[in-house]
Amino acid sequence: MNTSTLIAPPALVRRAEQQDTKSIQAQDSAHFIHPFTDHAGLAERGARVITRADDIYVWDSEGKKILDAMSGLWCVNAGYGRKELADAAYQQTMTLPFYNSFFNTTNVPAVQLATKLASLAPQVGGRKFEHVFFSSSGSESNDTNVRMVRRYWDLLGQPQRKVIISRHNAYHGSTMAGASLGGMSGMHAQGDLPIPDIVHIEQPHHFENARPGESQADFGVRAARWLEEKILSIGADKVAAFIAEPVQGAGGVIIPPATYWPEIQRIVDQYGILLISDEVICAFGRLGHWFAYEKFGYRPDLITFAKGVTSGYIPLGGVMVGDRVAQVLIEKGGEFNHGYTYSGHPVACAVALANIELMEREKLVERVKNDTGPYLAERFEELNHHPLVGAAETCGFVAGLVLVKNKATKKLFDESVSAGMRCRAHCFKNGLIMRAVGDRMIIAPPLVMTRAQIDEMMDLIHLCLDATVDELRAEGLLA
Ligand code: PXG
Repeated sequence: MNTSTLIAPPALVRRAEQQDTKSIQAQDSAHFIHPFTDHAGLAERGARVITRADDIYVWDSEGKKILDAMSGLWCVNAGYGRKELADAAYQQTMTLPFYNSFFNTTNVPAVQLATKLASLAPQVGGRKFEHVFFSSSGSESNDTNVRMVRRYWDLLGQPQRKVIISRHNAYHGSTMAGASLGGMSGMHAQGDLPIPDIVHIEQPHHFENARPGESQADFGVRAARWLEEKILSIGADKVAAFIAEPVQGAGGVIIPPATYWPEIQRIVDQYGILLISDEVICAFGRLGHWFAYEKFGYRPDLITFAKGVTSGYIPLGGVMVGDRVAQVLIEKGGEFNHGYTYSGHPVACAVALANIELMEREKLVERVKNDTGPYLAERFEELNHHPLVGAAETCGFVAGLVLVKNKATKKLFDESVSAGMRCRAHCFKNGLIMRAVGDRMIIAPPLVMTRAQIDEMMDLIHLCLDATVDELRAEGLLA
C-alpha cells in the first residue's frame, strides 16, 4: 500500500487551495456561519483565509507569513507542523478510528491517556486526581461539571445545593451551561442567559476594579471576599460550587494578585463548596505547569481541560475528577446518565498521548517555567515604558497590556476610538497575530517559541504599538 496517497490532502481541500482568495471568500460568506462573527460585516470585508502553518507561523492565501502569537486560539502549544501528531492520528485511525466507551466498553488510547493525565495532575493538600471524564471541548466539559456537581450534592442528600458562583468577564464556553457560567454580558444578552442557579461576582482585575492607591495584596483579598459575601447572601447551604479560570484568558489575560487564590481556598473550605478550576487555557504548560492550580497552590475538586491537551490538532476536552467527587460518584452513584458519543475518542486520545510525549521530550513545560517564560516576562516588562501602554504583565506564556490615552493618569480611550482594533489591524499588516479584548492586547504564544523568536515577536509588538501611536496622533486622539 502506498501510504503517501492516504495522507495526501483530500481532493476538496486541494481544489480549495487552487482557488483564488476572492472566490474562497465568496463561498465562505455564502455558506459558512462562523463563531462570534457579524456576517454582514464579514461579507463586506471577506474572511482572512489561512492555508498552512509551520512552527510558530501561519500563512494566508495571499502568501503572507504571520507570526501567530495566539497559538491558533490558545491551543497550539507544541507549535504547527508536528509530524509526530499527524503520525499518531494516522496510525490510530488505521487501527481503530472509533469505538464508543458506553456499554461496558473501552479502548486502549483512552485508558492510557486517563492514566497519564492522572500521573501529571499533582497532589495538593492530600487531594488526588485519579479519574478523568472525556469530552471533545471545553464547553462540553463545563456542562459535564454542572451535571457532576449537582449529582454529587444529590448523592450526599443535599439537593438544595444548586447554585454555582462564577465571575463577570469569565469565559467558560458557548453551550447553554458554558455561556451561563461565563460572565460575558454580550453572551448573556442573547438567549435569556444565564440559566437558573448560576450567579456571578466581580473579577479580580486590579487595573479596573481596585480602589485608588489600593495595593495588589489588599485588593486580592478584598476581591476574594466578594465570593464570601455572595455565599452568605445566598445561604451557604444552597451553594454547590465556585468556578474560575486560574488566569482569565478570553477576558483579557487578567492575572489575579498573589493573595487572591489563598483567600478563595480559605472561603471554599470554610463553606464546604466545590472548587472548579477551568484550565482550558492555563493547563498543559501555558503557565509553566502541567496543571495551573499547582502554580497558585490551591486545591480544586474538578479541573476543566481542552485545547493544549492535543495542541489543538484534534478536538478533545475533559474533566479531571478529584477524589472527593469521584468517591461519591463511584461508591454511591450507580449509573451517571451523562456522556458524549466521542467521550474517549481513540484518535483524539492517541494524539493527546503523542502531544504529551513530545512536550515531555522537549521539556516544554520546564522551558516555559524556567527559561522562555521568565525571558518573555523580562522583555514584556519593557513595554511598561511605551507611551501607549498603561500596564504590561505576563504569567508563564500568556501576556497582556492595556492601551491608555494618558500614561501618567492611566486614563483609558473612549470606546468609540477602538484603540485595540486599530492596534490589531497594525499587527496583521505587519505579520503578527495579537488579540484585542477591548483595549487590552493579549498574547499566548506556542510553547516552542525560542528566545530568538521572542525577540522577533517583541520587535513586531514595538513596531505595531508605534504605528498605533502615529495613527492616533495623526487623528488628534492622542497627545
Ligand atoms: N473555558 C475556558 C477557560 C476557555 O478559554 C472554554 C472553556 C470553551 O472551550 P471550547 O473548546 O468549547 O471553545 C474556553 C475557550 C477568545 C476565545 O476569544 C477563547 C476561547 C474560545 C473561543 C474564543 O479568546 N476559550
